Amino acid sequence: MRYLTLFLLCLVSAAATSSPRRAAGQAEGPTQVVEITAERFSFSPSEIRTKAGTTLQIRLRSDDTAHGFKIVGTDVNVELPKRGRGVVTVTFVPKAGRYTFECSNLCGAGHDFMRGTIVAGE
Ligand SMILES: [Cu+2]
Repeated sequence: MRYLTLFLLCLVSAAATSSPRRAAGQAEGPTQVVEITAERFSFSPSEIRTKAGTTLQIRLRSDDTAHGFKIVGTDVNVELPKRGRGVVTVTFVPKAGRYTFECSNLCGAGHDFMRGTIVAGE
C-alpha cells in the first residue's frame, strides 16, 4: 500500500513539473495577425508569408456573400458570414512548407478560383 502511494505521488509530481514547462514553450512562439477579406471570387491577400511555428491569427471577413475558409490538409474549415455579419478568427500554427487555402462554401460561378497560399519558411 505504501508503495502504491509513493508511485502515485511520483505521478502527481511529474505532471506538476511537466505541464508548466509546456505552457511556457507555447507562450514563447511568436504570433502574427493576418486579416483576409473574401469576396467573389478571391481572397485578399491571397498569399501569406510566415515562419514555421508562428501562431497565425487569421481574421476573416466577407465583403459580399457567405464564403468559407479551409486550409487543405488541416482541420481548419470555417464558414464566413456575409458582409457585415462579423469577423471569424482562426488560429493556425504551420510547419515549414506551403499550404493551400480555399473557399469551402459554394458561392457562385468562380468559387473554384477562390484559393490562396500560406508559405511558412524554416
Ligand atoms: Cu466559394
